[in-house]
Amino acid sequence: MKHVVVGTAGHIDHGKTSLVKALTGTDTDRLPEEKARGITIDLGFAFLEEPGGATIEIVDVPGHERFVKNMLAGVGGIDLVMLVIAADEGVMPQTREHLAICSLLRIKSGLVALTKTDLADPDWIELVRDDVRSLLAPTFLGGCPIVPVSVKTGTGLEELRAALAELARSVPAKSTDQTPRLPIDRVFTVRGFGTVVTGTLTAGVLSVDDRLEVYPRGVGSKVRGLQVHGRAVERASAGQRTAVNLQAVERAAVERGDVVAPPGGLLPTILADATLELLEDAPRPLKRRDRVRFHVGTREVMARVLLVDREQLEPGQVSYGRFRLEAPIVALPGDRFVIRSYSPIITIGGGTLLDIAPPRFKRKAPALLPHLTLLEKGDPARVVEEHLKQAGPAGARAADLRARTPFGPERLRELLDELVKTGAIVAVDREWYLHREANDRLRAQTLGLLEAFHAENPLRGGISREELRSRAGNAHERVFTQLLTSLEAEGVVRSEKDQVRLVSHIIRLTPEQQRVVSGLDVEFARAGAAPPSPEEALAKLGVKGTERHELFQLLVAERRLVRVKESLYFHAEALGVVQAKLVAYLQQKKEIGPGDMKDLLGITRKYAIPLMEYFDTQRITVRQGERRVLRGA
Ligand SMILES: Nc1nc2c(ncn2[C@@H]2O[C@H](COP(=O)(O)OP(=O)(O)O)[C@@H](O)[C@H]2O)c(=O)[nH]1
Ligand SMILES: [Mg+2]
Repeated sequence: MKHVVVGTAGHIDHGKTSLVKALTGTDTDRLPEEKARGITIDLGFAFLEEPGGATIEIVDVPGHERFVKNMLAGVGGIDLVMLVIAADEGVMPQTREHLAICSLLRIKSGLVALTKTDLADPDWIELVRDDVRSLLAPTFLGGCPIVPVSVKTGTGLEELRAALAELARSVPAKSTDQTPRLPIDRVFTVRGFGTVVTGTLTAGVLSVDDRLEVYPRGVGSKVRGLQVHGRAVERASAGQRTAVNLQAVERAAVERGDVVAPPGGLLPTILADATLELLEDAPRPLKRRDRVRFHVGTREVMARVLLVDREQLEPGQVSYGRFRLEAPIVALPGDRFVIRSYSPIITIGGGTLLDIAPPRFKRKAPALLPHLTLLEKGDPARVVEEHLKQAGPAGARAADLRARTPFGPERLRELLDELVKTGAIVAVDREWYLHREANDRLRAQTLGLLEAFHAENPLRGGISREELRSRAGNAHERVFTQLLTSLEAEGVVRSEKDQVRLVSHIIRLTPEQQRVVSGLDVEFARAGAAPPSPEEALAKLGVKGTERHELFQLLVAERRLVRVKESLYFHAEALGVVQAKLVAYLQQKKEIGPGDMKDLLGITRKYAIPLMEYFDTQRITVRQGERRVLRGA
């Protein structure tokens, strides 16, 4: 079943609300103040059911210039516009402003209802019709149907209904491969149900029980119930005006302008890069740092404009702009926005969002212009690649890319697969990607670091993995793991325990170094359970040094020598013998004290106590007072 949203537009008192009522039977002026003053202040909603099963939903907007802000919140999600122009008055300021807004928001098509024809004579109506035609000619409504109507006499209502139905048929079906999102245009409470928000579901599908988040506040919730024009439904899909009953959300925690979408699906931002066009009839040029009202979705925020390639933008010109927003917006690249001047409050321009998480370019950096041009005009794969290029060595998750590109999840997956296939990007895993250049840079840097390390430490087997990672620009853990895994698979690098080395690195000793290493080995092996200190052992071989001496450490790294405590090392074989004796003793005697230990091994306290502590830490023994027993015995 097809759903099409039609928005009214046009100057105040031209008969929009009366026309919606005549078409649908619904009086959309529901606020008491609207009733009292006879004007529309806020958005109103009504719907028309077509015999063919299609539903046309109508958003009735206020025409008063003071309420254009509300009008903007209503027309964001519409498919068609019904521009209402009173035959007796003709084109008026908000006729033009609303038309400009619809053009800026890239509404695709619509029609004109020439209302109040009972108040004008046929010649005059023809004049107005010609005037309207020429006004519309250069716009998206050029050549659209212009239907004369009167709600007083009922003339033209059937023709208008038929023309709307005809246009509705031509509205293309919406893609459901998009993160669902609903920019909120109304919030209210329903007794017994709690908070309800409404809006036009811009994309995707929402179902009862779906988990949601209210952006940008980060309030978590769930779809407790859904309604589509007054009826409870299990799911709502893109293009439908939808009411969502939010579970466990206070009325005060949500307002117009917020967006509901799945948790983690969107990225609030206070900085956005965009195309920017200034309307032909804007009263003055837009200058850098001008303060404007920025409208996107149903949100209005204040913003400063920064121009990318010029000091000021003349009326009718198109360029790129960066917006510093005074409160976060929640939108996707590809979304259209409108800007209005701070004072007087009139619509002056708009554009398309290109980047909602701009890289840290200086605004004047020469690289920014080609970057934005690519985001605007590049083909989708290049756009995704560009984002990854900007992400640098950290890479980006598919979920982040989804919130930063105009592509739906399936489309994005295809694009990522294609880029991996062509080698432009590297998959860290199925959820995480890195640009090829960043990958190559990290690879070269890591290999360079390993080479330098080996050159400086020829006698060390390798560098600690953590130290290497932190020196390699503190590469992300998963990115680094993937790099080491592929270097290992290529046979370039070897990791052992937490040490990494180049496969090509071989420890080469001079004959003199070899003499010392062998000498230490023999010395400690012979000393058994009563070894010398490192200094003594080295001195005996004619070398001055402590346990930190590189030749001494070589034996430690090779696990020939085992550190029992500071400056106390045992030969691995000697320690094995000690352990065997100790275990045999304990199996027989059940427990051992320091004195027994001294006797068992023929050593002094100096060795006995550290050894007993060592076997505790090795989980061979357990301490009980001054005595030890076998662990688990
Ligand atoms: N004579 C006549 N009056 C109309 C017609 N349509 C609306 N009006 C009157 O015009 C005034 C403004 O109408 P309204 O629908 O509130 O205009 P809106 O501000 O565009 O929504 C009201 O007093 C209506 O009764 C029409 O076709 N003929
Ligand atoms: Mg009205």
